[in-house]
Amino acid sequence: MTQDELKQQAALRALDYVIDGSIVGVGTGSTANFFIDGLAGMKDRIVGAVASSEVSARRLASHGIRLFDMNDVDDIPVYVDGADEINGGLAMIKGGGGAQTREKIVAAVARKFVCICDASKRVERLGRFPLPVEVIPMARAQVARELARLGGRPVLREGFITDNGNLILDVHGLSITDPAALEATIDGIVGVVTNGLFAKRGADVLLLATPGGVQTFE
Ligand code: ABF
Repeated sequence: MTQDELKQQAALRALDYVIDGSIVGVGTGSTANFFIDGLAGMKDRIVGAVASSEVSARRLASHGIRLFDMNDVDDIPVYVDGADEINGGLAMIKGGGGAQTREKIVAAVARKFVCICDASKRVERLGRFPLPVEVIPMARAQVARELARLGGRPVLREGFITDNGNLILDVHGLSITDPAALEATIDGIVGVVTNGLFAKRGADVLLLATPGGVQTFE
């Protein structure tokens, strides 16, 4: 099976978690896109969706799925999204697509975070994937210095502006022994909007697509 076929397997399994009559939280990325396309087939059973990015919002709208503003919604039973890395404790690195801030917002509201991944995303220890950090433009250089003090090698994601008008530093070479602690430390750096560690609020369910089928971890 190709990686895309594996991603689609995981995404379609996530449809089983969608609650009839609910507003669904929807992630960003190629795996999430397979979920969005699958959700289109059951759009009459849901009220609509809250999107974690403009690109996901456009894809949902293209299927005729009603979009809701996060500020108008106080209950999201399920949030479905991919990840760049996920460990055994269901902590993740996300943000390869640059959407981690809105992803984190919708995930914070959701009652259940269902992560959909192909097997390549499963790691023993987070950090091989460079950690995305969204920063306020005027603070970029100072945040980069602070991240270097933490042992990382921050690289500006050239030519990329987030949906929120900010920049992203991709931090290479971090030794992530305590994901939740590092998430809090980085969030405490003045000028940081969010970082791509989802450890304080990790996934509740992982649907991991392997050549032998989709494995469920909770
Ligand atoms: C998104 O899923 C991002 O946080 C992450 O970068 C992406 C993974 O991308 P893909 O599903 O395309 O592998 O939520």
